[in-house]
Amino acid sequence: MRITTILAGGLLSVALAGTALAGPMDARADLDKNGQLTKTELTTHLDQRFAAIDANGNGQIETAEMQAARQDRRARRAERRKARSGDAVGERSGEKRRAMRRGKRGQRDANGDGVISRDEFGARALKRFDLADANSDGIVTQEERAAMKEARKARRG
Ligand SMILES: [Ca+2]
Ligand SMILES: [Ca+2]
Ligand SMILES: [Ca+2]
Repeated sequence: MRITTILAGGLLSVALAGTALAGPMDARADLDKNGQLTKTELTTHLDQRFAAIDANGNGQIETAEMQAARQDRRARRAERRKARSGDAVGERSGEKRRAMRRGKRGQRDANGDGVISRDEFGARALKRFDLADANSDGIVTQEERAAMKEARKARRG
């Protein structure tokens, strides 16, 4: 039951975040939806996501748990695709996103012991947060988020 609720909430947030807020920061982490992301919100969001994946609750994400989470996401994506028109385009960009995620996931297991600790799980997101938080006040505003997006775009050329 709990998982169903989390999934439904996640889907709703994704739908809401789909356009304007999509960017380097995860808009789902903005728990009070005020357009600003605090470090506390990010940590809470990461805790929740980690707990949702860590099915046996041992504080580590094992390969099997990662695979289960992946299948979960795949199922949800299939649902979304079904609900959407213009499948050909969606499929292509979906492939690209999947490839990107695979790359990210590989880097997550920083010490290569085959399991992902909570620290490893959150490391990249926290690093991104610090990068985006230009004035280091512990809050990423929409302006800071937009600036980071622009900077990324410029780097990509
Ligand atoms: Ca917020
Ligand atoms: Ca586990
Ligand atoms: Ca800031």
